Amino acid sequence: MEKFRTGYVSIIGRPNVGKSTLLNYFLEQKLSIVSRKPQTTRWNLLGIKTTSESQIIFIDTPGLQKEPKIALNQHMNKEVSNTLNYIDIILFVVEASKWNELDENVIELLKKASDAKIFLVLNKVDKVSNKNDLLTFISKLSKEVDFDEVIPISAIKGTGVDDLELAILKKLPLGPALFPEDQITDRSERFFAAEFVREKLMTRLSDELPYNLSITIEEFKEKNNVLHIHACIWVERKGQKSIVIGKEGSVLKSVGKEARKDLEEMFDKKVNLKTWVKVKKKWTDSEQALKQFGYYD
Ligand SMILES: Nc1nc2c(ncn2[C@@H]2O[C@H](COP(=O)(O)OP(=O)(O)OP(=O)(O)O)[C@@H](O)[C@H]2O)c(=O)[nH]1
Ligand SMILES: [Mg+2]
Repeated sequence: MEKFRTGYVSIIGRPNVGKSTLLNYFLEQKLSIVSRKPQTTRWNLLGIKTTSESQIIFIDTPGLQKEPKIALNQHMNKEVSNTLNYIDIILFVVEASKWNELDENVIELLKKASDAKIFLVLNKVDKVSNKNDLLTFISKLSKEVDFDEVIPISAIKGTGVDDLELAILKKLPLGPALFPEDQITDRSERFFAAEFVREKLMTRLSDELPYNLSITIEEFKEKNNVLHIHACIWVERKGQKSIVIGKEGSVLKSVGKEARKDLEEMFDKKVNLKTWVKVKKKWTDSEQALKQFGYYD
């Protein structure tokens, strides 16, 4: 027991590099929502992995943005920096061979986390055809920061993720578990209900609209072994409302069906999901609305 290791491991990087995909792979279940569009994750999310020898407390974070102008995006960046005070290891996730100025922005933030160990995680190696490109890329980045480890992975296929976990375990501090062994997250069932609905909408809707959506759960009740969930989808304009509803309700219907499937799998129960859409003008830039939607829990 005195050899038990416990620590916080924060997954940090610019939007869309695969942070949430990696968290889900570590935990062997879908916890964090994933989409092809950047800025999918909006809140920090704990994913706790406990074995007989260790407890790794992963934190999936929103993609770090550059000088965000509106309140929602400022909140997302704050979420990332909040983790820097107490983490043991940072997984700095980048897309292999695809560096851009937003990654530079993340490096600036990493410099503030002087106590944490920093691993460079090169994700999406399945997309790199020339391995020499990867080596050139690694040597370029290693000049910028003194990384404790450099590990290429594919979060989607799982390549290299076991090696990454072993490297984490080696550097994790000794100490007792901080969470009960059967706890896998810090978030409520309501949180996941809202997130899974948002994921389906993000996938289904094109262009800018996904960024103007927020979900609140108005009811979450179990009756006769069925979970009854009422989800309200908030948009910023009337025109957006009709897009989210779709022709004769077609978009809402398919989003509801897909979200229900994921929720039934997560809760292992039948789910009756009802959705509707409401307008709240400019909520993405209103501190008051963000509070109402749970952004400052
Ligand atoms: N080819 C490939 N695609 C990947 C890999 N990992 C993630 N993706 C894809 O990259 C996209 C973004 O993945 P996410 O996990 O949502 O990325 P994220 O970094 O959490 O994004 P934000 O929450 O927006 O910051 C999705 O389409 C994933 O399927 C990988 O190893 N290989
Ligand atoms: Mg994410």
